[in-house]
Amino acid sequence: MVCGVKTLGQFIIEKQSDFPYAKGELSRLLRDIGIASKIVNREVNKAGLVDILGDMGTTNIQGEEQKKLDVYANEQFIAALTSGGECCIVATEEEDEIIHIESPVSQNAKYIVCIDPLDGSSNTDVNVAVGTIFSIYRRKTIDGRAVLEDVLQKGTQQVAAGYVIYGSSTMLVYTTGKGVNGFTLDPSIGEFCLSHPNMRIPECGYMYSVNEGNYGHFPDGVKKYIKYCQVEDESTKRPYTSRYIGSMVGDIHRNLIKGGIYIYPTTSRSPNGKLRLLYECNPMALIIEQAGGKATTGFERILDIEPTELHQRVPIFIGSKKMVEKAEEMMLMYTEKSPAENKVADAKLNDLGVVGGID
Ligand code: P6P
Repeated sequence: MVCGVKTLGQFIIEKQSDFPYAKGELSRLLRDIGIASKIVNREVNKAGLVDILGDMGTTNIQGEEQKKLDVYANEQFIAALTSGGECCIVATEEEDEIIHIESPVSQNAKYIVCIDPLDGSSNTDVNVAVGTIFSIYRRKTIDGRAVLEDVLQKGTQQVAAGYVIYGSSTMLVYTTGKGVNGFTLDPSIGEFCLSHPNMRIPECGYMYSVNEGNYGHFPDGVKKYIKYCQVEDESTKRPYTSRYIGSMVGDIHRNLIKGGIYIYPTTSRSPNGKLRLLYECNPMALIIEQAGGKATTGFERILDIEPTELHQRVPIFIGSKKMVEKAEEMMLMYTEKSPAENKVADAKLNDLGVVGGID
């Protein structure tokens, strides 16, 4: 214990006994990610002071402008995972294809890391919280060079998942399938220290996070859920508060602590949703489920989706269990219904106290 607190390193070793088959590899992998996070944190914190803001003048496979800071973050995580020797493939938002880690120390590496090195990076220029999201799998193939099949695994197969939030403080939150624990970086000793043991998301919250600018392009079920959130009803503490900061890690971290729901549904511009399954939705879904919450596409559990493509996008409804269930109820009521069926659904919704039409 460093000055009375438990560091991430000590915690990981203490929990190593949770993994009979792991001989410390997963522990070292989590350590490598922690180290890279501290290096990225240093640059994020001084981004305004050095020429690391702004655009690289390049775009990633998503067609998104690459910020200097997310390219830097991508390089740091790949370097840390390469030198750590436990990772054989990195799938990152910033690279079109999977990256094979081939170094003398990675010959017997068993782990796959899917990562969004700096989610919400467009916020770095305006000092809003950004984050790193990571997901860890064991490779499925036994020997030889790992392949794409080792990466395209369902979210239920993750051995660990986590995020780092670079906000008013820097926190690393992760799960290995046995609960969720949060560590706050103490800059004075350069260590992530256990600050939020056994995190649980409130079963019901009073905040909803969605980009209402896309309202006109939302499915009817989402429109109805937003209206439900806005109705005056003391017994359910509605209207809820709308909070959306344009950074998934920031919105979901707040909802994990205070309760709430984050929704990125299909829209006309993003017919499959915007968020990526492998390195955004799956890791956040595992964390939130482990904390007692729920994560679905509005119809299907995120973790059960069989991935088909590396940068596959899915719609996501994630957060407090009862809030996600209410949103799912609306999605079922209003999906592909005829006007007549919608009238029946409207009548039901009125019984639920949601008045007023969709638009
Ligand atoms: P929009 C950031 O680009 C991100 O991937 C998430 O972190 C964030 O919640 C969302 O996209 C914001 O997207 O379309 O609302 O600006």
